[in-house]
Amino acid sequence: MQKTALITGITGQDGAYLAELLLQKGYRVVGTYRRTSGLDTWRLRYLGIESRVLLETMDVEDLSNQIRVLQKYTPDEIYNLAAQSFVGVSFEQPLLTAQITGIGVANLLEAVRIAHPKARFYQASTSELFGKVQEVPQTEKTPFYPRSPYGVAKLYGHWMTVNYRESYQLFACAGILFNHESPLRGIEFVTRKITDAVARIRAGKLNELVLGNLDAKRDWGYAREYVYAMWLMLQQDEPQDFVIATGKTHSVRDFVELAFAAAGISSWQDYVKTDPQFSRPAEVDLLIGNPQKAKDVLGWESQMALDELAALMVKEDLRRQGI
Ligand code: NDP
Ligand code: GDR
Repeated sequence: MQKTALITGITGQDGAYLAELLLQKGYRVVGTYRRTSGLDTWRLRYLGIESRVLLETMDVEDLSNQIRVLQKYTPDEIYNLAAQSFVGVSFEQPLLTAQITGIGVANLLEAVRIAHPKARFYQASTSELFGKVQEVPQTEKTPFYPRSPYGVAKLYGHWMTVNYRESYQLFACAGILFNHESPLRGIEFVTRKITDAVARIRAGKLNELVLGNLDAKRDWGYAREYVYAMWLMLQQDEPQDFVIATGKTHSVRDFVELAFAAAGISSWQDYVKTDPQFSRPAEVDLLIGNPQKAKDVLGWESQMALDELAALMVKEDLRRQGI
């Protein structure tokens, strides 16, 4: 029988790739989005799947809305990807971030518990939970110490997921995913900001790129591989939480160098400036995950190296510039 999956945050990077994967696997895919004056489905169009996804309005802040949608579709699997996901903005909008990224998870878990407790539930947890370095590399057992309103809101969502699993026997999993990027990454995140600027510089439309902290280190992987790990988590016999990462770390400066090199520009220092306006009140200095449990239990391993990822993103941004 055909399975149904419900994806919140279908208009985001991961929502689009996950929808693509689940369609390939024969699922009926219901993608939910928040109502705005104009729905933007450019990522679904980019992947050529817009007409194959059932789109439904659902706001993570509205429990009654969620109960109705669950009753209507009775999905086998629910992937909760919706969030105010930009760390920088969370310092400017801490309360909105708490409502969407934190309480939003509780709303959806309540909706599942009340309306459809048989559904399998995936929560998009994050390496931002680790925040201030307590242990290197970070595993499922590393203590959390979030460093932003976003990280704190995600911590609440993470523990609510664990709590509903333990309290109500929901099949609920949290994937602690480290940064993952792609040509579909939002332009405000550092990798895409860099590859987009590199392409504009190459096209002669821009002459400088202004960034914040170049020393921050991240464990960057490829988004298309990471959504596969989400799916694998919901196919296991028991619900568990997993770190999903490459196990390698690089600085923002390293990524800048790779991206400029991918466009054939060797002198990146001629173009890059820094400005404290792009720094954060509290920074996460070093993230590096240990994906051993994912390898052992899920058989999942990251494949794409960072230079390949930077080249892929630059290539696509050059294409967008007509190069
Ligand atoms: P995006 O920012 O690209 O997508 C977030 C999605 O959430 C968008 O579809 C957005 O809709 C939606 N959304 C925002 N607010 C609401 C709301 N009030 N009600 C309903 N939907 C809403 O994020 P990614 O795809 O990169 O990430 C997916 C999830 O994984 C997020 O929860 C993120 O925090 C988490 N995560 C991401 C990582 C990464 O490296 N990409 C790493 C670890 C975790 P709209 O288009 O209308 O803004
Ligand atoms: P992050 O991603 O905060 O790790 O959260 P982001 O790409 O925004 O920042 C990564 C690092 O780069 C530094 N940086 C800059 N960042 C941005 N956005 N813009 C700049 O100009 C800039 N200059 C330097 C940042 O300070 C930071 O150290 C992402 C999101 O997808 C979250 O939703 C997700 O949970 C985590 O990854 C894992």
